[in-house]
Amino acid sequence: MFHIKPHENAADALVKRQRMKMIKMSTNGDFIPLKWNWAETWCSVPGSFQEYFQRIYNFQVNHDDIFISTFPKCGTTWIQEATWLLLNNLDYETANRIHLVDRSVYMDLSLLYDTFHDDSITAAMQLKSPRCIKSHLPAHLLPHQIWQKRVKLVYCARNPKDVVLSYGHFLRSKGAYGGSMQEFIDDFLNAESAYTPFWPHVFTMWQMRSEPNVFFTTFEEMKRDLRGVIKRLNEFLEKPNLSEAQMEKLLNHLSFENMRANQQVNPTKIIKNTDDRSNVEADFQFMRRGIVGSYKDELSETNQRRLNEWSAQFLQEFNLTAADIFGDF
Ligand code: PPS
Repeated sequence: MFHIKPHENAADALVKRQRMKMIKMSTNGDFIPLKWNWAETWCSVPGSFQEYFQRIYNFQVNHDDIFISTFPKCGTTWIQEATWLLLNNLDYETANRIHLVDRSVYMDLSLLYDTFHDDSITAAMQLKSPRCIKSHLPAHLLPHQIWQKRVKLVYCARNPKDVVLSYGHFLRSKGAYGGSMQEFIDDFLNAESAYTPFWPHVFTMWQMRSEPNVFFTTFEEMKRDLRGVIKRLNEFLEKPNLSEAQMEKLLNHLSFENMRANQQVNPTKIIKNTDDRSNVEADFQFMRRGIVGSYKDELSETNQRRLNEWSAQFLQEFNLTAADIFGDF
């Protein structure tokens, strides 16, 4: 059962800067183990989502599928490459030949960009088994069979002060957002940008972090202890232990510098070639800084305070702080 409502704020200015009209969607969250008010957890998605939603929600899930689920800009590509390689027995030959976007399809891509002519849901369906499928949708909008069949789901979260910057820079420099960074921050906090609200997305999955089919990590944990995350992920995927040499090679492959230089992982060129080129800035970079704490020198004190208060307002009801989820950042 799913529900749709128009965006409360359909003001022309918002539609103009977002370059699309948004709607809000929710479902009853059937089969999700966490008790939560799913039906009232409205997620902002582009209006075109209506056309695709039934196909995503009713997507035929296989028992050996792996879903990579994240809020945008939380380290998706990083954990995706790690997952794909572990799942495929460290097949670097294929990884260095075929781009990650084709090895691990982003299933909800078609609903974001009219310019994307291929159907991303069909592309996800046609992946070679075991399929490694990426989505930015929150728990209750994902294919419901994930919860029904309890297939493996890898979730990576990131602190919202770095996320809002990474997301804003990304959309603005690829020409997908026409407003200023300040306007983007406002849209993010008001849950008016795609896939928001941020906190229910992250917090519901954090609450399910001990479910046997859920692997939860954070960008901050990957920066602090990538080796530990890889070890835990490998166990979650039920793969044989890695030798020291295999681990070293993988850690090296996954470093920011190497992923940034790797044309089969970094989608900068693809985005420059497939999106409306006239809108993409010449110096657009998908892999920007790759650090924890970019907010410290990029976000004004006022905006930092606003984000802190906004996070506290959501989390204090559960007696939590952001540091309980991300560690110090
Ligand atoms: S997307 O478009 O939502 O799938 O983007 P996503 O991959 O989630 O996030 C992009 C940010 O992740 C950073 N990144 C990395 N950081 C450190 N190490 C590695 N290997 C790495 N790979 C990607 C990338 O630089 C983006 O963050 P910012 O802060 O913008 O640099």
